[in-house]
Amino acid sequence: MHEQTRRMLLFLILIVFIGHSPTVIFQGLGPAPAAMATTSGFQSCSATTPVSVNSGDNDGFQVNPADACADGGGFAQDIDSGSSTSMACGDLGKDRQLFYDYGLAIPSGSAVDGIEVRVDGWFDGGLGALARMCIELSWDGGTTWTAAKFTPALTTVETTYILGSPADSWGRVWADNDLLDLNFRVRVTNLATDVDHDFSLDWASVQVTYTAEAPGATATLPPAPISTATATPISTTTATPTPGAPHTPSLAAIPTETVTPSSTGTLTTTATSTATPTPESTLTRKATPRATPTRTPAAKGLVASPASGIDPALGTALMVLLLCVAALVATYLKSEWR
Ligand SMILES: [Ca+2]
Ligand SMILES: [Ca+2]
Ligand SMILES: [Ca+2]
Repeated sequence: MHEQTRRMLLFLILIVFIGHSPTVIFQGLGPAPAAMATTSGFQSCSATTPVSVNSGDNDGFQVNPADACADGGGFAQDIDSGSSTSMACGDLGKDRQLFYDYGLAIPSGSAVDGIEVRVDGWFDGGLGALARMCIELSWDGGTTWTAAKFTPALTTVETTYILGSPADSWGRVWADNDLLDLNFRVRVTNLATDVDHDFSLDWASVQVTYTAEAPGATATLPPAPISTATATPISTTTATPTPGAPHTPSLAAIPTETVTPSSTGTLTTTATSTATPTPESTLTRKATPRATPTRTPAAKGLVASPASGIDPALGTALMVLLLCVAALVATYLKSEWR
């Protein structure tokens, strides 16, 4: 009677554990949350200044430069731009202007996927006239610059040009800090084949596409509970196939295994004598010592892996084995209670 109650308890514990173990295993198997790209939307600058050295007339957009920090509401102008007829972005005879303080702060550790610069610009035109704007970016307050990107030939009506793309990082890997107001700069240079052209700029804005750092995959599972949970079933299952005989060894092995934590030696003898009508006592003795050495390394190896990710095939195999063991135990106990 007392014996039966104890077995009933063990059986219930086993059922509860098996009911819980899929969660433990498949939590470990679950893929890390996918990182999603985020876009900042086109942002306006809050500050602008002309480049006043080695830059044509050295006054950039000398008329209403701050109007280029908003879409609509007035526009910046560079009248009779430049002192050379070169179309090279780095030419010293070209007027250029810096735009900055875009407020592009992104989460620490994010990867910058792409940067887009939008310029709404036009020029005064003229017979055979050719004009473009070229854009460069700086990540260190204007000391170093990316390679330039050029607009198509400007027309005499306001046109929106987007340089770069959500997947174009302008030839470099950006750190999140590179986008801080302290560091990030946009430089617009006006190029024309004549020195008497007027450039107009309604908006110079920037959009960043970035991927935030994925939340740590290790954070989901506390290590201690997993080790205790997975250790028990694995040892039971590894013990089962070893003896080679179809059913009896596993049935005998399970009570011996599970009894150990609750009480000392009493049950081991009873289980051996009651459980087996045939010469199973030998098999039981073989199973018990073998289970101990296999258990420790197998359990440790498998416990360590969930953090780094269990092989999905192994997880499935474990589940199947657990279910088989549960069925066997149920059958065994049922026959015991009769
Ligand atoms: Ca100028
Ligand atoms: Ca506009
Ligand atoms: Ca404007």
